[in-house]
Amino acid sequence: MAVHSIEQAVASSSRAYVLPPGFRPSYGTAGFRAVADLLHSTMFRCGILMAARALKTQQVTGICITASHNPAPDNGVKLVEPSGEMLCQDWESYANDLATAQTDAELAKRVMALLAAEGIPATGPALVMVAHDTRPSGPELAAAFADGVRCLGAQVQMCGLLTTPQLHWMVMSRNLGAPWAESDYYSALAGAYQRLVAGTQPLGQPLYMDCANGVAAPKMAALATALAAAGTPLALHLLNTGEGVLNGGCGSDFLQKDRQLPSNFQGVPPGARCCAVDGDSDRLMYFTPLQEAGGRALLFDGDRIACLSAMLLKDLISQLPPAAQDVSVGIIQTAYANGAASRYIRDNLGCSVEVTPTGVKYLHEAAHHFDVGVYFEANGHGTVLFSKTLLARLEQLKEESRAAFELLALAVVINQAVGDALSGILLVEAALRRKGWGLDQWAALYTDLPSRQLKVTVADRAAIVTTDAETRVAQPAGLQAAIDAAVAAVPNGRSFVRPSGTEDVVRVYAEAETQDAADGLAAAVARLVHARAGGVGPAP
Ligand code: G16
Repeated sequence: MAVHSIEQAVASSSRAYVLPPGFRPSYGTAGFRAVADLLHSTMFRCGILMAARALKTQQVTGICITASHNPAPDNGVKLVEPSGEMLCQDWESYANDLATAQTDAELAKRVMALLAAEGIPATGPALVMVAHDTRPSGPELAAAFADGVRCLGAQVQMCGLLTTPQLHWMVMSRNLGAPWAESDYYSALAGAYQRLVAGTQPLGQPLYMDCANGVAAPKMAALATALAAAGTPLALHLLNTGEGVLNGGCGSDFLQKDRQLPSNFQGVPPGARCCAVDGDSDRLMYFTPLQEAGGRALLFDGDRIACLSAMLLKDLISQLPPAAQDVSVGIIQTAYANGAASRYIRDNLGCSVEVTPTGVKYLHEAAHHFDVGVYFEANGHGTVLFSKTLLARLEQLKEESRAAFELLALAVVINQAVGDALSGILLVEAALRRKGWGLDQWAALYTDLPSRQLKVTVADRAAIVTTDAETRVAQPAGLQAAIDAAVAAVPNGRSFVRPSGTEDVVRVYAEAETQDAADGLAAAVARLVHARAGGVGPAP
């Protein structure tokens, strides 16, 4: 397409997608999020952006339309690089530039500036893949996105309903020249799982899965069919499969924050193996109903999944031929990692630990520093990344070494593009099966320090600026000193605050020796945030 016709196409198509007055979208922890009704212009502009990214890289890019753990009326975008990873951070400023242009003409100018700055050819083949979750607004927003893609003369493939990680996997696989259809995803995972658990006994009890009333329900059912076809059926009870509200009283975020059993789990026997995912199925928590009354759950969060994964890796690496055992395994966490988990990793697993700010994009990047990088946020987002060099070494060894063969299977089971709850389930199930473990042994690895998370609403959450991987507040002045004083008053206390990048709140985290102390510290710090950072409404 000629340069002047791009400018015209953008300006004229943009008329149908007016930026709502007063709406100032901002690229957050995982893309843009807002009430769905506000997002049509943002979607259209993201379509232009991802078409430009496809033209620049001469590879397929993608988008998943989802607001993940947020409520059903919200929606958002997760933008996918050709590698299957999240949009490279260098391009986030372009995303903001386009999303915030006030007029059609200004948008067209910013698009032309982006094309010029990146030396993007005005013509050429380009393809963008689009998927959405189960939110009713998904198809309409996908259509707005597609109009944006077409402005640059690029093509769109509408993939319909998918989990976010499936779309990431499909983009990655397609660009690698590998089979990339949704059915290939199921058969790849199921086949690799079969290779990983061959010769082990199935876990005795079924897995009860909370599908958060979202996209995981049909997709896990399809994966279960593939597992049965591969000869390793997984006994599953799927709950919250869409009859209730998306993420409403269920799902991994509800479970992690409230530690109460999700809806429809009240009849599940104490001790049963259960798991929960979020609305777009990229977070995973395991849990079990506790015996005591009150519908409480014992959680096996992202920290614990990281430990189990690292143990499986260490076991397999120790079975490689001695000359091949020099494999660096790193674990990447955020400040939300429970202190007991970090201590266990340091003292018992002997793995390197890196701490990054919240956000898969940061953890994923850090995981590339190792031969195998295990990254999980405490909220259950994560995966295990294998370096290309290690995969090549394992390929050479796989005929002579069963462990190399199994490590290669593990690298297929666990999504190499992004954190994936469905593939995470297979990882956990395989690790437990191979050890012959139930939840009791997994729980016994360490005891979590009691912790509490709270949210505080403030007038402008950008007023809080953090440093040191979000563990310290740089602004407003004086807030960190006040938090330090509150923490010093609590034996073995720890607390930090940070503005959320997906919700309009400031998050507060605290841990201490007892639950009462952790609750008290979190409340005290929440009051400090409210008082010193422009709290809205009554003090917590
Ligand atoms: C997204 C990100 C995660 C992050 C979470 C919460 O998850 O991908 O890395 O932990 O948001 O972020 P924040 O605390 O900034 O709100 P999801 O599942 O919502 O896509």
